[in-house]
Amino acid sequence: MPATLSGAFSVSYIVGVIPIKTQFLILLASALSLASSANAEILFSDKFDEQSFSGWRPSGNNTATIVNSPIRSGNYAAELKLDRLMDRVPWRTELRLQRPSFDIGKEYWIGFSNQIPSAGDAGFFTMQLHKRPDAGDQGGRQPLLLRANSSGYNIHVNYDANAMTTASTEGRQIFSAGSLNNGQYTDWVIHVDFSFQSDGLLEIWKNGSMIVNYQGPNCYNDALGPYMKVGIYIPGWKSRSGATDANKRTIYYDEVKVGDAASSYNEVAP
Ligand SMILES: [Ca+2]
Ligand SMILES: [Ca+2]
Repeated sequence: MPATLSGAFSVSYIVGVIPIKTQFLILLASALSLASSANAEILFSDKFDEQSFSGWRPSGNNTATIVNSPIRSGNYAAELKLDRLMDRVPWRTELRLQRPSFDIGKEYWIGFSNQIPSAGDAGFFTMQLHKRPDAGDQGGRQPLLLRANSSGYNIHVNYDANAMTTASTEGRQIFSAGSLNNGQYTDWVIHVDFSFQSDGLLEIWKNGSMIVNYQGPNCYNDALGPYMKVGIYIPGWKSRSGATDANKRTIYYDEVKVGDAASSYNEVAP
């Protein structure tokens, strides 16, 4: 992306000063840099320093805000809150990444950082790779879920090689992922090669340490691959019944990046 932007800038800058043949060569070089950037690419990057949610679509409450504290980098980060008593949707304040959606059979690098401010702010899903089921598929799970419990993070991997999924055909792996580090940002890097068969790969690093190294199925047998969501999702809060003032959650995000197979740990790491 930076190569494309600087190429376009140099062309407009030199017009009228440089001979036509040289301008053509610069245009050609610019076109070649466009072509090479298609091979190895960060597909998405948002450090929230543009103070915009333009690459995202709200899911549930449309209440995400840009804040200047706490931040992981730059000057701003994203704050998402859920209030079971007061919010329009008592169970979900999430942001869905609009592009890219993932393709099954392809490999991706995903990085982000999140912070859960206090010990009470637990018991929710903080990141999902959400399936796009075929017509007729049943079953309520998602290929990858990062769950924050009061005891720490868990990573759920759900999958099914059957084309028509039912609740009884799904498989599941759960990995412990350590402390919530309340009040501090936690950095995540996910390397995934999506497959619903034994050749799937999932590697996850937390604050630079590998915590998941799993080979096996990691998604569903669907025509379309998963997409990414971040935020607060608590299926058990679909009813407001029994809600108290303690039923509030807050989380912060910064440094979200998605790369393709040619990307790397270093390119997406927060
Ligand atoms: Ca930032
Ligand atoms: Ca299916």
